[in-house]
Amino acid sequence: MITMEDIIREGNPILRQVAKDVPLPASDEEKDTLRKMLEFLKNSQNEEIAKKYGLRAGIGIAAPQIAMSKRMIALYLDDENGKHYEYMLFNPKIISHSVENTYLEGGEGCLSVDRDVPGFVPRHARVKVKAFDIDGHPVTLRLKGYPAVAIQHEIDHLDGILFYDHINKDDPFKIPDHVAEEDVY
Ligand code: SB7
Ligand code: NI
Repeated sequence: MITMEDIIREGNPILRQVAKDVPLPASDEEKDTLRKMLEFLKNSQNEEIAKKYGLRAGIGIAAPQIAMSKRMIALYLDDENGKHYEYMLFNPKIISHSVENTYLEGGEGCLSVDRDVPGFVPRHARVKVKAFDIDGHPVTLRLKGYPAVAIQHEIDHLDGILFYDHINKDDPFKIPDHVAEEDVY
């Protein structure tokens, strides 16, 4: 299983690399890693298991965070209405997004960042993402709100970007442009 010891931290240059596309069909090893990434998220949100193994709760994880510079992400979260989202994706790509932006009032955190970095992280309010599922089938996702923010955080990891890169240096809590009231979470 994946534990916190497998998660690399800021300062490791792998987190700043642009990850490589996974040639499809993915290998059994790549698929196995992707399944383990989702399992890590589930474990990290299970109080008992998280405590036992010292896991920090995560709603998403990208392969570069376990030192594998390949375009693979997993997500495991509930949105503000309690709807559950669970994905294992190869080669996710944002193909279109809203003009409107959003941000989480509480800011963002990262399993690869062992400190609090306060500030608003501007994100697209809605995104359309094309990717391939674990079986290599193409999928198109239309996401808004919390899941949209989460997938943008993960796709950023594939491009060597960390959440705090987006925070306004001079004014971390400046409200991003083009944010509608209903898009703040
Ligand atoms: C807050 C946290 C995350 C995404 C969006 C808002 C993910 C935290 C876990 N990760 O470090 C995943 O890359
Ligand atoms: Ni992260």
